Amino acid sequence: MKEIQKLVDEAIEEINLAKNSTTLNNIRVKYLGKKGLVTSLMKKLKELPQEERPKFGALVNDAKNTIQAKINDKFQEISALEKMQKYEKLAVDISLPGARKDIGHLHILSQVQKELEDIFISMGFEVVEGPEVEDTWHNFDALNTPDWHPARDVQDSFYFTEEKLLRTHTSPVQVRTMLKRKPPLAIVSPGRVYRRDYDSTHLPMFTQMEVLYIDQNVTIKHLKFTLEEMAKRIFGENSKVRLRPSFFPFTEPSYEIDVWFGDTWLEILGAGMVDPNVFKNVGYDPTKWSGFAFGLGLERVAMVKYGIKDIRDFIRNDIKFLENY
Ligand code: FA5
Repeated sequence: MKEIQKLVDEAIEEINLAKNSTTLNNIRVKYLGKKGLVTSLMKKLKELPQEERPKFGALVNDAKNTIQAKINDKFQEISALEKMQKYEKLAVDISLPGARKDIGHLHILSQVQKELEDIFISMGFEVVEGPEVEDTWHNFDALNTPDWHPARDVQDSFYFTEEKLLRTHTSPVQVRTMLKRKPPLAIVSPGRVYRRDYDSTHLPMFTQMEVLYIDQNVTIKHLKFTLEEMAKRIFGENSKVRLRPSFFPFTEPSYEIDVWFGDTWLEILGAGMVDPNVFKNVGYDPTKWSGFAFGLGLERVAMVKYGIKDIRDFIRNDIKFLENY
């Protein structure tokens, strides 16, 4: 009897000390398994005199039940603990800083384009688009640009066929819009244009934004106000802008607009009052309708705004340059 009690005490002590379910299972095997200490006590039954056997058997059974119950209790305790530990491991510490991912941002040119679009939208203009592959009629003829004009030369433009080329400016969108709609009109049209140019202020592929306003009794005052308002908003109140007489076949009179660029003037756009011949070409009555138009070089605008000296930086895709804007 004493031996049995001793065994039970030992088992309970071991169970109390068990820290995980593996240890607990080993204890179970050690005492209650097929070859376990308690189980083997049963085998001693045969060695005992007949009359002691039932009592002994009952004691061994009690011992077995006590140990089993103790193991069960401990198992409950341990598995609850283990579950908690597992969840603690899985838990996310929301006080830790997140893993930062570098995300890109809009290219400087797209930013300038958006900014200009917003300025014109706020003045009541609408954004429209036109094709980059144009025909000579929309790109030149309709814009009163005669055969002899240098822009029509293959030296200056990219032709697919004699009549198809990469548009040399966004002005053909004026023509397309006027043909499609009825005046009054107030539109802007940004997009890529192409020329055989390449130096620190000229790219073979660059971006323009066409601005066209048509109504009755439109004068140079409207053009000047719009230009000044745009310049103020994009370059700041103190920007210096210069209107210089110039020539375009599709405007009369015509101007070129320069902005002060640190130590010199930089031409950013061509402008003028829509030539009556253009109105005739799209079927508008030039005695009734008048308007102004201009075409901005967006790279040039960005150069002035951010002090960029070489226009080729826009297309070099140098991340160090692009990250600055
Ligand atoms: C034109 O393209 C006219 N279509 C503008 C216009 C529209 C005049 C409506 C009147 C009415 P010009 O060739 O000057 O004009 O070009 C306009 C602007 O585009 C220039 O002021 C300049 O800012 C920019 N630009 C011209 N060529 C290049 C080039 N190769 N690279 C970058 N920007 C250029």
